[in-house]
Amino acid sequence: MQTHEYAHLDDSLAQKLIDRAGLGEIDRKARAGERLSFEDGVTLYRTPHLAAVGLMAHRVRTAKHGKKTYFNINQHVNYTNICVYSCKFCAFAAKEGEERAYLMTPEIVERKVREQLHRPVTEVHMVAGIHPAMPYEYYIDIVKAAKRARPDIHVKAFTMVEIDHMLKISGKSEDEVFQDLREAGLGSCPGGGAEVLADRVHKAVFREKQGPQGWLDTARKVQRAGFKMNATMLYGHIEKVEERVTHLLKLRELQDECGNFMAYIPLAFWPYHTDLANYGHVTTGFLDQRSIATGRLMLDNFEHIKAYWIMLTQESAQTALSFGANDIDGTVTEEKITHDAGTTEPEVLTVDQIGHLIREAGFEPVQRSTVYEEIVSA
Ligand code: V47
Repeated sequence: MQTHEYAHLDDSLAQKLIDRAGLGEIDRKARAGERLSFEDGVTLYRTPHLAAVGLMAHRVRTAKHGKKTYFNINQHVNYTNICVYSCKFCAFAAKEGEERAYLMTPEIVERKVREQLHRPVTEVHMVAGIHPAMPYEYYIDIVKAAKRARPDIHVKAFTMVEIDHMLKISGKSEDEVFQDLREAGLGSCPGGGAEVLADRVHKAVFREKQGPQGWLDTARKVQRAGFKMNATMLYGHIEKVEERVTHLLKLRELQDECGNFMAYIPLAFWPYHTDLANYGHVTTGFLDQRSIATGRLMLDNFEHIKAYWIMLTQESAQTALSFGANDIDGTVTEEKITHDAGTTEPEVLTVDQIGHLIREAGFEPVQRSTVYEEIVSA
């Protein structure tokens, strides 16, 4: 198979390109392990020399992970689309009584997980809307249901929005809630709900929902309770470059404090059927690659940068492997959030398809568990 030579570009040529783009000092800092500043982040987002930014990120990625590119065999369960909030970027949420509204009972969640028993799935990823009426016990029960169906599965569930909701409705202490979740079988938390950690964006597009400080405070609680989690940024709508960089700095600061973030995942916004549909366009390849590369360079204390193929598209996710990403997410199986917002991607990829994307780009596919242990298949 022909592989992409970019991944193996001669280092002195790369250096020339970076220097001529005027990015030599940022590159020097990144390679010396020095922290990049807010201004450096803005420069990385603004420079027209995307290839140079990509090369810088690629060098950092290569120093950390060589050619290894992680994927997992996972399954998404979006257990309800009924949501009290009306975020403008979301096409998934529905109100009770609407034709498209649905809610999975714990029995349905159990059945969904059982349906995949013939495949070597290691993770179930469960996120959904904030239902107005489901009691605290429901959240505990759906975790138990997934574990009942497949006891060895890693349950990665509940964004900081859902965790905060549970803390509020439980009538229990924070410690008790985390203890209940741990005993039910929660393994870790996904990185959604952060959107853009900027008050202006919060007010304009998701004002009813938990804001930036709330997300960070809940992430701190989750990590102090010993759970690992991911962090996302939903980019490509109304946010400004400065707000993106501030978002990255806030994540970096919390990682210094707690250290339990596994991966940073920039999420490309899909506008169809949302209140921002008139905003007009899907994200460009240029912005997708820049978001991956800038994340890799700014977040020096994050091990993993994930190119989530469903939102990036397979094409962009594959290219992102040469722009700093070392993870491509997984097989997924059934996904509703991006599909309701108009993605043209399939709902599932096979391990062979994922392997092909990674190998063709010049990298080595490595199956991982949710918490990045390498899995050697039998
Ligand atoms: O929080 C909502 C985003 C997130 C749209 O942790 C949209 O491994 C694009 O967080 N266009 C949920 N994005 C998904 C998520 C995630 C996905 C994959 C892996 C992991 C992980 C986490 O999806 C939401 C929101 O930020 N979202 N609507 C939309 N129209």
